[in-house]
Amino acid sequence: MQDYAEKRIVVIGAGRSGQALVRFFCERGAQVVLTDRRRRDDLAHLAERWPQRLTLDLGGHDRRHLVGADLVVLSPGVPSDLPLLQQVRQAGIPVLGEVEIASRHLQAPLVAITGTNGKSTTTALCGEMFRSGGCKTFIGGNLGTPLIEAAATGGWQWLVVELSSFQLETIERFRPKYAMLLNISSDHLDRYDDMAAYVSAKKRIFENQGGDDVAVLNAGDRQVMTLAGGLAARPVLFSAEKDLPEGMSLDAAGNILWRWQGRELRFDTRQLLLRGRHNVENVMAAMIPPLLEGIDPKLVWRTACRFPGLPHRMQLVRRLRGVDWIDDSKGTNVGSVMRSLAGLRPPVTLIAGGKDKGGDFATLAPLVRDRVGHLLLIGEAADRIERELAGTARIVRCADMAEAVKRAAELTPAGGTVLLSPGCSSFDMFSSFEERGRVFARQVNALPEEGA
Ligand code: UMA
Ligand code: ADP
Repeated sequence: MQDYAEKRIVVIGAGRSGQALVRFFCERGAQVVLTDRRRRDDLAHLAERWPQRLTLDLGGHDRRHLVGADLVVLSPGVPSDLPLLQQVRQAGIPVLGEVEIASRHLQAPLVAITGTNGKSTTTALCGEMFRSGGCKTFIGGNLGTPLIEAAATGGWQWLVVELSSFQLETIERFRPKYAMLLNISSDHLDRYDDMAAYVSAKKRIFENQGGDDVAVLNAGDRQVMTLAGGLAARPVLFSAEKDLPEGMSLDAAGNILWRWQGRELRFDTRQLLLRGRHNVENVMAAMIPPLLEGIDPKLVWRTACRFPGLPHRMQLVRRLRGVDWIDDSKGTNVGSVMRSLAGLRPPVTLIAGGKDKGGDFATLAPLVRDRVGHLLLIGEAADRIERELAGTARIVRCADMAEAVKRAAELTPAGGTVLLSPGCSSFDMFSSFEERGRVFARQVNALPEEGA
């Protein structure tokens, strides 16, 4: 369906994606029901803008709207196996995701980026590299701006889009020219029955690709490479661990080495502002599409070198009395906490916890024992983390972020680091990982210069 005039469309979830979908459909003359299980009080602007077109159904999802619809569109946070949707599907009503709808209205080629960690950094980098070559490039998706906003404005030459497993669950024909799978480790086990279900959602990024498309794969990640065999797209590999005859790898001196069709280019990683081997992987992956598309390698590399990193990813908030305070609020799974901790010298005071996503905190034990003096726990997952990491560091339970920051200031010696890297999502205490990071930074910046 491409013509929405007078079509009855139900949008489930009234967050960023849902609200952007409402604007998209109402502008095209549809009759839209926006439904949310919560009673949200931030929707008045939409209701006022489209009094004739928009109906709000809040505090639950009314079945009657759903079974009477021509199309149901899900926000990413809405599980695609919601029992309520069974009846809708049985009635033959299409149930699609925001990304699928958006992609049907977009003509420009897509770079789609998924993986457990590094998606946002790689997406932002890759998008900026296309922009450096003068291409009008949309950068968004799970990173923050829903893809449907790109469809609403149009005129793009490239679309560089971060995709979560949630968004990939509800695609149908979505076909990126470049599909990247950066890495796989355990995440979102609160939504999926097991790892296999999570991996099969991620894998869908490749399912509509053909022989002219490219799959960008991390050759150093065993799980990723087990998927590589059956792909229709042409694989292009990167690895910070393996020497590759073709693709992106590291040479003996630590330079990024791009080998392609008999040509070799080297890039000195000491010029990067980004720190850590994982970020070298992100840079390597990001460079592949713009280089293959003929963007000048000098411009591509200059963009990589100037990139300061995104907020809330290992961001230094303050250096106070010899202690570095680092906001890694986007460290929302065990794998990312591991990477972040591995890059720091002891003693680290680690603030962790939040909404439990079922990660295996016990795998952090050796690193915590080695680097962490005090482990300050907040949020719903605190009980489980305390059990799984008992005996590895001194554990302190804190009621909220303010208490955690206060205790961290008391307990961390000069020369140490306080790291907020929760290993959990934020939704038990905050509206987003950004808000969690901002609250942390506010509390840290309010600490007095001199000790009390
Ligand atoms: N809701 C329902 N019924 C349900 C479930 C949820 O009504 O059964 C409602 C909630 O009450 C809430 C609304 O849905 O009001 C929220 O929708 P949403 O969770 O899809 O959130 P959006 O604001 O639309 O943001 C989404 C992504 N959020 C999630 O996937 C959880 C954002 O990624 C993304 O930036 C945005 O679309 C634009 O594409 C955030 C995220 O946390 C950063 N992503 C996860 C991650 O990175 O780990 C996947
Ligand atoms: P995502 O969007 O997938 O959550 P981000 O780029 O926002 O990824 O980075 C989030 C955190 O994940 C970072 O603070 C870092 O700890 C970790 N991380 C980033 N890139 C990688 C990578 N390539 N491999 C493993 N961990 C990574």
